[in-house]
Amino acid sequence: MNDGPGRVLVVVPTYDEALTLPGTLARLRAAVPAADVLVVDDASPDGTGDLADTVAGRDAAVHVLHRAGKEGLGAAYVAGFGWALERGYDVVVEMDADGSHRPEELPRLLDALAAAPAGAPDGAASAGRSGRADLVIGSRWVPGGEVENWPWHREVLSRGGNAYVRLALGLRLRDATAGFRAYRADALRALDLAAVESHGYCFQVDMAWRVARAGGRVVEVPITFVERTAGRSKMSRAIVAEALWKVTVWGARRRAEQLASFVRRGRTHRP
Ligand SMILES: Nc1nc2c(ncn2[C@@H]2O[C@H](COP(=O)(O)OP(=O)(O)OP(=O)(O)O)[C@@H](O)[C@H]2O)c(=O)[nH]1
Ligand SMILES: [Mg+2]
Repeated sequence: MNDGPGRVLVVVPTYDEALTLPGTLARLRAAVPAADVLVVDDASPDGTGDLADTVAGRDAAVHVLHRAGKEGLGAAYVAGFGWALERGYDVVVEMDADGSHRPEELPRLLDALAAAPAGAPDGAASAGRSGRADLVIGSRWVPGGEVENWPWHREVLSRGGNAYVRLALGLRLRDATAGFRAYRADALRALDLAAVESHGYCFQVDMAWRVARAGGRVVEVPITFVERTAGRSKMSRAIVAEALWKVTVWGARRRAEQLASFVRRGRTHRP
């Protein structure tokens, strides 16, 4: 049964996206008119924040959170999540401003969150106890998912990174680094968001890992990811290095915890 998603807030972090934000917002408002939008801008030097204010002045469903300076994607999202939870939204969506995430595909993500599937859909990963999804990830790497106009090295990096995440964390997801996703607000409320320190791609892994460890159900639905056609990517070596380093540390910690629990069980069972 599908009860509908409830009140939805789409959080769109921006840093220097003046070329892409207006088009993305227009498409988003047309595709999901019932959803509110929060642009979280880190004082973009190109005036994206002012542009967002102009749109918000004309459209009561669009809001803007201005932050003092560039602190990374993770910090912007954590601030946006806090804003959403304080205002009682039921669903919180993550979406890039650069056109890579197609707003027209958002209804499918919301449907997957609202549905109570008997089992995980094809290619889906589920980690959790309840039948309902707590987090729906728009995935490039499940059957039916696609990437348009990516150079081969980006695909290798993304697929390789995801394989490493599966190996290190045992997280059964094809695309844990994907940033087009919908969270049930209660699933976010159950987490200690103030403890999230990840900045770049590993923020996405961090959040999926936290939801799964809290017993939440994570589901992937296929999307078509489109390489940005304007503006500049904020992806950097530092962001890749942060992801590699953090996933390795989390993986080592997980192994240590598994070992400790194995030793404890051994002691308990000894006559
Ligand atoms: N508020 C805020 N937004 C950011 C920051 N870094 C990136 N963003 C936004 O996050 C979204 C994703 O950033 P992108 O530069 O597209 O990075 P990406 O999608 O990981 O990399 P590409 O695939 O190369 O585009 C975009 O809407 C950016 O404007 C930041 O430090 N603060
Ligand atoms: Mg992008």
